[in-house]
Amino acid sequence: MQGEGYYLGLDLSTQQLKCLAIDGDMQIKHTEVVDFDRDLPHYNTHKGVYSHGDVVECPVGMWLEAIDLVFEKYKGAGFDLSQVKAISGSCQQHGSVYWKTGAGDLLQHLNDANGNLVDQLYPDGFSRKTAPNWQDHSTGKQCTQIEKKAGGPEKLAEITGSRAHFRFTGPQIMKIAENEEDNYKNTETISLVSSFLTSILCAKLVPIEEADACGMNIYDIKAKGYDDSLLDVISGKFGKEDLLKKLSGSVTKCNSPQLMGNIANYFVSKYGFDSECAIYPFTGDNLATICSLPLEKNDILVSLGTSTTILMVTDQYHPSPNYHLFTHPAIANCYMAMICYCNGSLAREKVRDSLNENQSTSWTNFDEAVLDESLDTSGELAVYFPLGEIVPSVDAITKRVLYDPKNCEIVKYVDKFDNNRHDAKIIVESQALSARVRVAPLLSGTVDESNDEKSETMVHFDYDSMKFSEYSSKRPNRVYFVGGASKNDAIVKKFSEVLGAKNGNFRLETPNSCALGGCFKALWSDLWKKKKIDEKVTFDSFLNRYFPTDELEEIKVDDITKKWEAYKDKIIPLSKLEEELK
Ligand code: ADP
Ligand code: XUL
Repeated sequence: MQGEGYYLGLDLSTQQLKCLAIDGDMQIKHTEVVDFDRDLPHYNTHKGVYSHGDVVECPVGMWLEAIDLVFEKYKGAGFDLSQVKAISGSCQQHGSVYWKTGAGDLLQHLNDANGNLVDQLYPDGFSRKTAPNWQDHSTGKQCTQIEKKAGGPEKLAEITGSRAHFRFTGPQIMKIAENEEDNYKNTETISLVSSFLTSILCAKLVPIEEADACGMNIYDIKAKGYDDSLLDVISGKFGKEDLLKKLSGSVTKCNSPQLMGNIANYFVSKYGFDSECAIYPFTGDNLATICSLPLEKNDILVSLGTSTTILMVTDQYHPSPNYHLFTHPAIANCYMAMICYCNGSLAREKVRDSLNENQSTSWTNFDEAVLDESLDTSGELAVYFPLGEIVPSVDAITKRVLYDPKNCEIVKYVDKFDNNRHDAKIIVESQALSARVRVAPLLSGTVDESNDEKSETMVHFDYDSMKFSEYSSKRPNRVYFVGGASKNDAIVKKFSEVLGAKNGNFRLETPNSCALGGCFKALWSDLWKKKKIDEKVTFDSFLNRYFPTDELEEIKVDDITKKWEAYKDKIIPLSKLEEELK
């Protein structure tokens, strides 16, 4: 037993607000969900948002109603909220909420006798009724200007962890400053969705949390502060001092648990929370996901959904315009890398279909080919990008090559291999190999240059040119697989062989990962803050010790070292193939 009572994790995502309760043994005790379209139909959202052309946004009032509703559901279910010791959670990333001048006072005077949150705060507390959503793509002009000011995409990624993206908060704020002067002028404070929710629970305006701030294109990750020249370009004629003030001057740091306050009286009197219930900073949903597992540095989470997303804990600050780095939300001196591929499951499905008859969607033929050791794919390589790809950044293309394994030179392009079974094996190999070379610069540890005449050869991927040994000899600590295709043994085994984790490969089902990450952060933060655990017990060591391991299924991979070694021969040919795509 680690803690008494309950710990809540809220997850305000695009389509729903979920609230999960765990006990001190990390067991889930209760869940409630508010589905925006279904439970709050009077906002007329479609999948939680309003879309008009490139503009995608969410009504802030709907979120306020959802907060009351989720706690009403808890109360209605007879759950004793007075036993909740601490709350944290996660929210959709990049979205921004614009609090009107005077909102701080309104928040302070929240009172349950005056009705609910929406009546007391909305719309008077906000200079904009809506919050830009991460699916918005209306800020092309602002992105160009921000990258130009920084000195190019690489430079911006170096400072903020990412190149400019439509959805990132800096370009969104810049668009509002340009197009909605009155709204911008009337704004006292700008929150991310995560700091908005934290502010509501504490009934005071709190600064943006540092890890989530890395999704803004304004925050200098190494210098740990908002970047002066980016503030300048984003604020335009309103000036950088004014914008810095709107951003509360600084962020809430992530290097140790920060108590944001106790839960507001409004929630105490309305729902029966204990007035001592502690609120710890909320973060972004991807950041909370890595907090839902016992991940430490050099551990990788591979999400095999419609697209493939790789989340990784790293202590190497190695930014790239092709992916994102964020400060880690709970481990000091670590970062989270997020690598998003467009072509994941859908590309595999196309190959699967080519092996089946009668429009069968069975994976049996595909899986047999992937695991068929007698199917020789040495000297063969391909990329299958039916959609334009982010990593590497290229238009839609499928290309198959034969290469010479001795000198790694591409010999010729072919329209087909011997048969479609080769495609099944090679698509999984090449997807996994692409991930292996992208995570390599983010892995710490020694580079082994022995026994390989190629180790000094310079190899190029994306924006990097590094020695072959950098790509070939580093191994992750552990790999965790989640998402729809992680059910597939063949895919998961092949990814495991190519990535070559030193300390195991695991699979788990994670329907609640964002909210659960919030629960775990609330539990650890509260025990740490109340000195019930030693302050040397870091978040990762805490989870590694107490995480309920029955949730994890270990994937057995025979001869993993030998198989991982063998795949290094495809690294240089892949680099050459990718060069040809540009
Ligand atoms: P999303 O990312 O949209 O939330 P999921 O995580 O549910 O999606 O993953 C959906 C994908 O999982 C589908 O595109 C499908 O190809 C893939 N998938 C589901 N089951 C299997 C399986 N047994 N083998 C391979 N792929 C699978
Ligand atoms: C991440 C992103 C999405 C949202 C979804 O950069 O835009 O994953 O966080 O909620």
